[in-house]
Order: sequence, then structure tokens, then C-alpha cells
Amino acid sequence: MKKFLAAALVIALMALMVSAVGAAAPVQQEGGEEYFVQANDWLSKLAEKQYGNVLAWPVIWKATNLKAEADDSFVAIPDPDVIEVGQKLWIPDEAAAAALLEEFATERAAASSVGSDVTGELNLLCVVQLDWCEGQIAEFNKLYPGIVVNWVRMSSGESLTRLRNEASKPQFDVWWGGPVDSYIAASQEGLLAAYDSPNAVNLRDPKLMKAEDNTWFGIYVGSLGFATNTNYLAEHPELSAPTSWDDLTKPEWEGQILVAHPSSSGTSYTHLCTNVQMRGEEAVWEYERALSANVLQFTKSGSAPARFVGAGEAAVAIVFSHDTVKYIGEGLPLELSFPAEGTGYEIGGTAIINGAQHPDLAKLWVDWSLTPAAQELGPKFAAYQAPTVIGAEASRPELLEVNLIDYDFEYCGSHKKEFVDRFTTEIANADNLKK
Ligand code: S7P
Repeated sequence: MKKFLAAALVIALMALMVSAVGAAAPVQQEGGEEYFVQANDWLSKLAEKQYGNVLAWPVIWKATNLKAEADDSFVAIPDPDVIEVGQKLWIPDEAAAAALLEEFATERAAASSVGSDVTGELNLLCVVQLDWCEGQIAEFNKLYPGIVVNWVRMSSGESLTRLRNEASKPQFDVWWGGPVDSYIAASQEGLLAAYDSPNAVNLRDPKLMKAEDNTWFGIYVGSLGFATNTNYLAEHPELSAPTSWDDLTKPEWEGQILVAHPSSSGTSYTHLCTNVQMRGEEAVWEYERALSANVLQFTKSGSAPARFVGAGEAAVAIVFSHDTVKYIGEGLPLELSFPAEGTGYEIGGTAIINGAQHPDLAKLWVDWSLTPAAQELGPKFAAYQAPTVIGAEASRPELLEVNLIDYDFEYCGSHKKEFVDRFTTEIANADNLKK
């Protein structure tokens, strides 16, 4: 009996060890390894760790999807921006990854080898929603089929940090999307190249919508609002969707608010700088402290709160109104509302990176971004921001027909580091941000 118990214990221990290995450590196999997603992993981060190249993230995405076709212990990843803790990925080894990257590049070049004869590679840092990044690049490739666009999606603040870290050896050629506050900060730090785009004449309001020194250009406009879960409202008839910034600090929303962290997210920085301008540089911290008492969690990405609120994880998200419209279109139970006393708005930007390896192709991207044809593509990819150029019409004009404050982009851009640092030290640190 004793012997049997000892054997059973050994077997149980072995089983425990196997599952512990399966839960975290990579499982090496021929051509690559299995990897189980940990908290705060995302594909570009894994690609950087594994291959020293953030732009190699599609390798892990596509290799995992390929595995899932033949092996049902893998689950296909429909949206590369969403991977779950514990999910099994396939990480090809360096040789397999290099071969896959070459295969993708050849496929993309061959898929459209007609039309303009411009050829080369363009490294794009994309900040808007993933489907828009993908769609816009595919449309660019219809015009410039010989240009292979390598790209990665990052949140605004995260992309600014990346550009700062790479300043001496930039990996990206062009930055596309995200509020211009970050572009203004980047320009002041010498991270952006001036370019006198011939298409800047298309801008509706050049004084507001481009840098005086041509280091950035505005490509869309969007207002900040609240997204509230309608099921939650139905279950709590005493509540209604917030219509004031101060509503968010009321006790009935305790633990029910989601917003991103301003260090990583441009959306959240727009929220912070909106309140700085409305309340003043000192009173704002009192407000942010009261608000943070009701915040369930600060996320990394600005639009994620609307997705999570739509899934019922919390009741109210502070997000750009066009992102709420996108999620309502996808069937999430959300109601859009705005603070009646005034809300902030963004001008989304684009810029060429100082020291870009492919500046001529970056110029093509920027020129194209300032055409009505390029700007009217947004709704095709569920992006409902308003265009900045004459000749392109807003798909959802009502999103800007709200009480907008006179948002001072220069002021917010110049003070970005100071306000974000203060938020991080006094209100909430940026550890364990939820993607
Ligand atoms: O595409 C939607 C959008 O909301 O994404 C940008 C946003 O800043 C990126 O997300 P983060 O908040 O995570 O930085 C906006 O510019 C854009 O309108």
C-alpha cells in the first residue's frame, strides 16, 4: 500500500510538473517552439523578444494560425491585437521566421504587381485601430503595388516612447495616426523630419492641422465621449449614461469606469489634457484622484475600455466617440454620451521620422494621406473620424456637433511628459496595464 501511495505521489508530482511546464515555459520542437501567453504579452512584444524585430509579429500570428489548421490544441487568432493569457502560440525559430517573412513579402509584392512602378519597403508605425491599419495599407498597395509595407500597431504613447528609444537608429519611416499631442512632443524632441507636402494645400485649416515647420500633418478629427453598457443601465434603472465629467466621480460608478493610462494611450492623454484645460493645472489632480477611485483598471490601449464595457466588464468607458460608434456597429450594447460642459477632441496626425531609411516612400504615404480619396476610406474600415481635407466628407458629422472645448494642441503637446509623469506618480502607476 505504501509503495502504491509513493508511486501515486510520484505520478501526481510528474503530472504537476508537466502542467507547470505547459503553463509557462516554451516547449522546444523542430522549427520553433510552443509558447503559452503570459499576462501583458502581445505579439509585437514577443516578436521583439524573439527576433529583435517588432515588425516580425505577423510571423507568430500566421504561424499559429497555420498550426491551428492541422492541430486542434492551437486556436486560430482572428484579431492579432487580442491574445488571451494561457493561449498556445507557435513561435518559429529564427530560420523559419526569416523564411516566413520573405514568403510574406513575396506574396504581398506578387499579389499586386501591376500599376505604379515604384518599388521598395516602407516601415510604418500605425496607431489607429488594427482593421483600419490593415485596410489602409491594402488600399495604398493598390496604388503602389511594388511597395512592401511592414507595419506594427502601437498605442500613441507607446509609439512615442519607441521613437525616442530608436532616435539614433530609427526603424520606422512613417508614423500614422494618434492624436497630434504626441507628434508635437516628438517634433520638439527632433524626432520628426520636415516635409513640405504638396497636398498640404488640401487641409481645411492649415494653421490648426499641420505643424508650422511641416513636421506633422493632421489626417482626421474626433471627439472624446463616454460609452455606457446599455444592459447595465437596464439592470440599474436609477442610473443614466453620464453627461458630465463630474458624473464619473459619483459613488454609483464605483469600480465601474474604464479608461486607458495616459502614458501609453493618446485617447487617455486627450482626456487628461481636456480636464487640465477645463479645471486648471492644480485642480485637475483632485479631479483625477476622485475619478481614479471609481476606475476599475487602467488599460494600455485607448479603445479597449469600450470593448471591455461592451463585454460587461465595467459600465462606463472614456473613449473617442468614433470608437464607440465602431463597437456599436459590431453589435456591442453601448450608448454614446458626451459631457455637456465641454469635451476635448483630437486631430490625428501623420509624420515622417527623422533619419527614416526610406524617406521617399514615406513622402508618398504622407502625400496620399492628405488626399480626399485616402481620407474617405475610413468608414470602409469602421473608422468614423472626420477628414481634415477639402473634398472629403465626414461620415458621422454629428460626432463633432457637440460642445467641444478650444483644445490647445501646442500646450498639450509641450506639457505631455510633465502631465503624464505627474499622473503616473500621483494618480496611478503604469504597471500591469491591461491591453
Ligand atoms: O482608431 C481609433 C483611434 O482612437 O486610435 C487612436 C488612438 O490614440 C490610439 O489608441 P491609444 O489611445 O491606445 O493611443 C486615435 O487617434 C484614433 O482616433
